[in-house]
This record gives sequence, structure tokens and C-alpha cells, in this order.
Amino acid sequence: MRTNSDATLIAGGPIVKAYKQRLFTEVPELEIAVQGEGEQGLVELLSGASPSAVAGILYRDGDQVVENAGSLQNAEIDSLPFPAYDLIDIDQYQSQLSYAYNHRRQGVLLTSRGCVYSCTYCFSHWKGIRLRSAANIFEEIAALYDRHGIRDFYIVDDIFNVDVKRSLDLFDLIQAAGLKLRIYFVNGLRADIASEKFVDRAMEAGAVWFTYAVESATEEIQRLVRKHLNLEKARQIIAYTQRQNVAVNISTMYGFPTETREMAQRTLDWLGELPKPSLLPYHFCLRFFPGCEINQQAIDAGWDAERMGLTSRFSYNDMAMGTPTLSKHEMNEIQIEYHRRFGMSNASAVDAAVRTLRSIGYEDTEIVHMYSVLKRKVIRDVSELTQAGGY
Ligand code: B12
Ligand code: SF4
Repeated sequence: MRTNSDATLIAGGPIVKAYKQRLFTEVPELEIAVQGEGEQGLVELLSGASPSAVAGILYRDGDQVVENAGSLQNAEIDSLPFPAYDLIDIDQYQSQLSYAYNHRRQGVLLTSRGCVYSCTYCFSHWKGIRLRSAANIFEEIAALYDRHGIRDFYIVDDIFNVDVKRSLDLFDLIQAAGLKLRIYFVNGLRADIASEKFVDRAMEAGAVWFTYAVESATEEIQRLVRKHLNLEKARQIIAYTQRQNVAVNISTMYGFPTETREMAQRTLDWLGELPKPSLLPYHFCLRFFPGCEINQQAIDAGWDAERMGLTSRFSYNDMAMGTPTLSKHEMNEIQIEYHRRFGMSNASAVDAAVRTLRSIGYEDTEIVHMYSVLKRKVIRDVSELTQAGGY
């Protein structure tokens, strides 16, 4: 980095709270790291404040890394200005950023900060939850729609539907204004609090893409990770959503501490009882990120801490390493069975996904691009997917 610039290097994001001092060891050029919300701290630093005067930040002072006392104030969430889209090249973002694999002119919305749950595998860098009002979200959507010609909106909240009334209010505002847009819930909705009314109203407002976070269909694992998802309610609403003309993704994982082959199998079999497979064929291996409670749960279950730490270097869909209760071979078997029954090796699952994508307006070029990414090989024509049906 230093060969290109002598600017002060400031870091931010969840990694700061997770790593603290370690971040400075891993990034020798780093001078300052802002913990928590960046808006206030960055403005103070850019306005010339000395690092020693900014609450809660870490900075290098000679050979030492100092962590200031206190913490930055959390922003009043509705009063934050919207991202300045006029300062960026939206076309460039369009070609690079692709939350639902379709490279449209896109509006990325974060309508809340934080979450009310505390799943042990998740890194919570915001305490509690703060919600933007429906009116404030609508204002941002309308501005992006009118000023920047954006029609595709991708919601990346931890749990958008946590406040049902707020969700319905937003759908009402969009519909009342007659905006013709597409909404993608690209991050997980909580399935057991989603209702048929939520799904119907979301679709009327333009929703075409739903993602439900299930993770495990085993009660023991739900308890262990403290997600406490009501699996029966989840099944009902996922099935209901799958009967609509929309994309439905189901996020599942395996490789939890204490999870056995039989428990992991139950998740696969539970998926098999739904009307359709997940549109995106994602069945991830659990990864252990610094600062998550599950690390301690794994150590308590007899895992090797160093080996566990290594998993955070891999992506969710990289190959499994094996756990004390689930061998590498068994993990690979699970992944293969998932793809055989629901994913890339299942011709009818791929066929159904292609049909759904077309019906929600995906061009064939977008579908081909999407599957080239998913299959990690160049697909030239949709017929390669539908005729050959998988690998
Ligand atoms: C969208 C998202 C993604 C997208 C990112 C797309 C993109 N290019 O933006 C995708 C799907 C690609 C992704 C991938 C991954 N993600 Co992700 N992702 C998120 C998610 C849901 C939202 C991020 C977001 O935009 N937040 C909105 C902004 C406003 O918040 P923010 O980024 O935290 O920024 C605030 C502060 O942190 C701070 N800040 C941030 N940057 C800076 C910089 C400076 C200089 C300063 C001063 C302050 C500052 O100020 C901001 C305003 O307050 C978060 C969960 C969440 N709710 O935040 C997880 C999250 C960030 N992801 C996470 C992880 C683990 C990953 C992966 C490693 C998963 C994997 N194994 O593949 C990869 C890593 C990709 C990479 N190369 O970095 C973890 C990080 C945990 C940790 N300990 O760091 C999170 C927190 C999820 C979780 N709860 O566990 N992710
Ligand atoms: S996994 Fe989802 S529900 Fe659980 S704590 Fe994280 S954001 Fe909240």
C-alpha cells in the first residue's frame, strides 16, 4: 500500500471490533481503526481531530496500539443522509456489484442496523436493533427511482421483516406512489415471523426475490446456536412463498459443533419435504469468524482452536475440513447429496430455477452469467443448463 500512497490509513467495519490490536499486527501500515459506526468518528478525524481525542478508536502511537476509552455515539438513524449516488459512477457499480446475480442498475438498501436475536455463529457488531422508518426508506427509494432511474432494489438488512408493521407500511407507500420496481430480499428474512400477508403485500409492492434463513432443521442445533426458529412455521411460509411466482432461497448450513451425520441429514430431508428446492443452491459449511460465540461452543465440544480458526479464511461454499463429529468425508457426502437432490447436479432443479428466473424478468444473458458464477465454469447458452442439466 505504501508504495502507492502516503495517505493516513484508517480502517473500519466489524473486523475492528473482532480483531482490535490484532488488526494492526496483520496490517502493518494501518494507523487508525474506528470501532462501531463510522459516521461520527471519520468526520471528526477528517476535520483534523487528533486520534487521541476521538472516543473509542484505536491508533498506533510509536510501537504501541492505543485504544481510547468511551465509544462513538450511534447515529440517529433516520437523520443520516442517504449515500451520495451522484458522486459515484453507478454504471461501474452495475457491472461489478451483483446481489442477485443480475447486474442491474441497483439500489442497495440497509433499512435497519442490528438484530434482536443473538445466534452464536453470527458476529453482532451492533447492539440491539435500530429501524429506519418506512417513510425514510421510501424517501430513499423514491430519490433513487426518480433521480437515478433505479428500478431494482436489494435489501441487505439482517432481518428486514423484524417489524411487520413497518414492512407493510413501506409496501403501502411504494404501491400508493405507483412505483414499478423490483425488490430483492437478498439477506435472510426470519421465516417464522413472516406471514402470508407479508408475502402477498411484498409481492404487490414488487418483491421478486425472497431469502429465508433456516440454517439447520434440527431442533438440537437450533437450540445450540440460539436461533430458536420455529421449523414448522418456517416450513409453512417457505412452502407458501414457493407457490408464488417469485425466487425463493433457503439458507442452510452444516458442520455445527456437536452436529452428527444424522442431524445434518435431517436438514437435507427437511428441505426435501418442501415443494421446491432453494433457487440458489447454497448449503454452506459453518465458518468460525473471530468474535463469534460459537468459537467457544466449539472449543467446549472439543474442537481444535487453531484448525477452527483456519475455517474463517475460506468462503462458505469452499470445501469442508471435517469436525470431531462429522468427518471430512461425511461433510463431502452431505454436499454431494445436497447438489444431487436440490442443486447443481439436479436437472429438474436447475430447469425449475431457470423457469422461475425467466418468469421474474431475468434475461437469458443474466441467467447464463449467474450459472457461470455458481458453477465456476463458462456457460454460453441457457440450453447448456436445461439440456445437460447440471455437471
Ligand atoms: C452485504 C454483506 C456482504 C456482501 C458485501 C457486498 C459489498 N460489496 O458490499 C457479501 C455477500 C459479498 C458479503 C461477503 C462476506 N461477508 Co458479509 N455482510 C454483509 C452485511 C449483511 C451488510 C454489510 C453492509 O453493507 N452493512 C451496511 C454498512 C452501513 O455497515 P458496515 O459495513 O458495518 O459499516 C459501518 C461500520 O462498520 C463503519 N465502517 C465500515 N467501513 C468503514 C470504513 C472506515 C474507514 C470507517 C471509519 C468506518 C467504517 O461505519 C459504517 C457505518 O456505521 C453484513 C451484516 C451487517 N448487517 O452489517 C455482513 C458481514 C459484514 N459479513 C460478514 C462476513 C463474515 C462475510 C464473508 C467473510 C463471508 C464469507 N466467508 O464469504 C464475506 C467477505 C467478503 C469480503 N471480501 O469482504 C460478517 C463479518 C464478521 C466479522 N467479524 O467481520 C458480517 C458482519 C455478517 C455477520 N453478522 O456475521 N457480505
Ligand atoms: S444470524 Fe440473523 S437472526 Fe441470527 S443474530 Fe445474526 S442477523 Fe440476527
